[in-house]
Amino acid sequence: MSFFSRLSKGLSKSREGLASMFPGQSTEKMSEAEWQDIEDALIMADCGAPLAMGLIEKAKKSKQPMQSLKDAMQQTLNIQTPIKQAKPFVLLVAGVNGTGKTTTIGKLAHMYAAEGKKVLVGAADTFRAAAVEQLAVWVERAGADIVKQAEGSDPASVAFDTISRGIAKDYDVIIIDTAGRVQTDTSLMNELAKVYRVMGKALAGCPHEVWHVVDGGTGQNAVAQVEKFREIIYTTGLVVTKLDGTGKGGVVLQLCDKFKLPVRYIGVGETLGDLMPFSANDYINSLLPESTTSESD
Ligand SMILES: Nc1nc2c(ncn2[C@@H]2O[C@H](COP(=O)(O)OP(=O)(O)OP(=O)(O)O)[C@@H](O)[C@H]2O)c(=O)[nH]1
Ligand SMILES: [Mg+2]
Repeated sequence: MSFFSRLSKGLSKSREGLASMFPGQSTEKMSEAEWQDIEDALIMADCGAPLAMGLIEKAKKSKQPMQSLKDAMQQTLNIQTPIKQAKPFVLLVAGVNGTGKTTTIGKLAHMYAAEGKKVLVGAADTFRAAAVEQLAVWVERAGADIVKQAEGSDPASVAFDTISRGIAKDYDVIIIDTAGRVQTDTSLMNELAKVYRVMGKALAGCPHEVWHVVDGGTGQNAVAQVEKFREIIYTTGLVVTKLDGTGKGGVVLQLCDKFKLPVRYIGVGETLGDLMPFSANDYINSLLPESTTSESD
């Protein structure tokens, strides 16, 4: 199955729900109740009420409601911030428990290695020995290298070591894995702030990118997560995972609208290849039904 069809399959519940609500694409007059149903469907898909209302307001004014809804979504998702280039390129990955950080790092390591880059991953989730082992398995599959310390050691120290080694051994890409943490846990958030700070001491100006991994099925709480992490580690981009498994996925729109952070990649499965660069177009076409009239895109 292609990436797109997997994403598309994941989001099919939202799409089918919405398809049955649009009576047609063009000039048909839709009743207030019908608009309300569509707005509800967007809210059910986790777009968030204020954004859903805003999108519907725009669509209502148009003679081609479906296309206009797609255009409004495109505008929301169109955040053009290129990924910083550096050598070594240093990336910090964070997020709450179980969102898919370690899996995403495995996929990223694989992707960069396949581009011919030398990739080093730092196991700064030192909470559980199992976390380091899990990362080591991914890193080996990806054809990358790992820096680890004993269970319970200071994550900031692992990050520092990884960057130092990465510089000394001429790596192209350095990725730091961190333990999952709930954004309301102050001591764990302080620990993460320290990782971030210490990385800048190992190499001025890094981490070059900070990606917050969000589970696409999380819903409203994702907003609180991104808000808090951003204050601590200056998030530069999002990775939204498990879009193959959620029937919702509208949280992507909500996060882009609220934080103006680019979605760097999305996760659509559990294997090495199941990572795709985010495409607003593919995403929208997975979420909304095909237009039945010809469109100029
Ligand atoms: N279906 C699906 N499952 C995923 C995806 N990404 C991760 N997972 C699964 O989510 C679960 C948690 O993934 P991890 O990578 O361990 O998550 P984590 O954020 O590192 O977890 P902690 O380190 O414990 O906070 C695993 O079972 C993964 O296989 C995805 O894109 N799609
Ligand atoms: Mg992990």
